[in-house]
Amino acid sequence: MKMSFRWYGENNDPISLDYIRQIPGVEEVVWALHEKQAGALWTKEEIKEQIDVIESHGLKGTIVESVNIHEDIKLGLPSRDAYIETYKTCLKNLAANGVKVVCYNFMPIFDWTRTDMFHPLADGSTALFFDKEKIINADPQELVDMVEKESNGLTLPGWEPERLARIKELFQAYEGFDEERLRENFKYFMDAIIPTCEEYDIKMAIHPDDPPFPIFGLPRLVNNAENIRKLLATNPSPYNGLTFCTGSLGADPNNDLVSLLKEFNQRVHFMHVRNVRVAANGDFSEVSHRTQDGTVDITGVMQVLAEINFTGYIRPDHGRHIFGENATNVRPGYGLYDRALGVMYLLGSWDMATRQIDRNK
Ligand code: CS2
Ligand code: MN
Repeated sequence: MKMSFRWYGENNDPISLDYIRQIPGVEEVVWALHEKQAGALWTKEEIKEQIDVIESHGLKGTIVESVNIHEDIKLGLPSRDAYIETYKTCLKNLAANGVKVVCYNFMPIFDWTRTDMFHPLADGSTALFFDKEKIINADPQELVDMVEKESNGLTLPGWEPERLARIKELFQAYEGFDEERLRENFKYFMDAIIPTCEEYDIKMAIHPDDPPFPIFGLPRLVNNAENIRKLLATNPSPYNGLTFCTGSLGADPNNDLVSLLKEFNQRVHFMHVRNVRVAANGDFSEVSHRTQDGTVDITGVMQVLAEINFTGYIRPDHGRHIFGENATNVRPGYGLYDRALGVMYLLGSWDMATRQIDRNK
């Protein structure tokens, strides 16, 4: 298991690589060229520059999150072929610099969605929050305005201003779109890039939909066992793999994370581990990583990873904002302290589970 930590780049992340290096067990930095819009080319030189910075701090940069998919690919427009060619070149350039796994998503229009970025928790900390009722009644534009207001001038991944400016137009383009059609477009994309992935040994790891149910009538592909089965079957290559995000999938209480991981682990290249607390009305709040603090069985998930001797990448996903972190000094969900505590919880669970397994041998 390779422990990693997400970092947004110099002058784009209040947290320094020097701090990340001090978190026990973290070997890898999950990075991206965050200034690149979906569909843009990542050159070998730009990639190398970023990895050099990471390596100069004693860390590795062999996993990227995300190389975003241009909307035309998801929509299946004729212009998709050119974007797919560019994507293949990005993959080759990443592989040439030692990158092994690319995390990405195939959600229409929005990346993850929340209604509050700094929702107060009982312990005085704050966390990302999803109010189901609010989303059902909201206009997508209201949500965009709220995210912009609360993100403190830092662009949130998947919420690039250029993309959001086109929101009305995009909703029109997706009119009448269903899961089947989106899945066909996914298959077209995957079939086109898999030969490149195989040749250059770079694995794709799709991130689940967040939240794992349709919002604003937009279809979902990676949200439950049945849909994940269908998605992986579109192209059976192991290079068509998964990012297993416990917080995203766990926001639907019908998803049993332990059994999902048991079923799909052969195709899981990247683990995002975080906990959520889902309320009876479907609202959910992000919480600490500890199993008892939420409704996701984090310990059970770590136990499965230990049993299969997971060799892929893992990172703590979002954390709460604690110890003085607030809207003025932190990117929502990506503070330092709770994610660092998360690393220790995950490593502690892993160490106990693997030790037990060794004893029983
Ligand atoms: C991440 C996603 O911050 C997050 O919620 O888990 O934004 C993730 O990076 C993308 O969906 C992957 O493309
Ligand atoms: Mn995630």
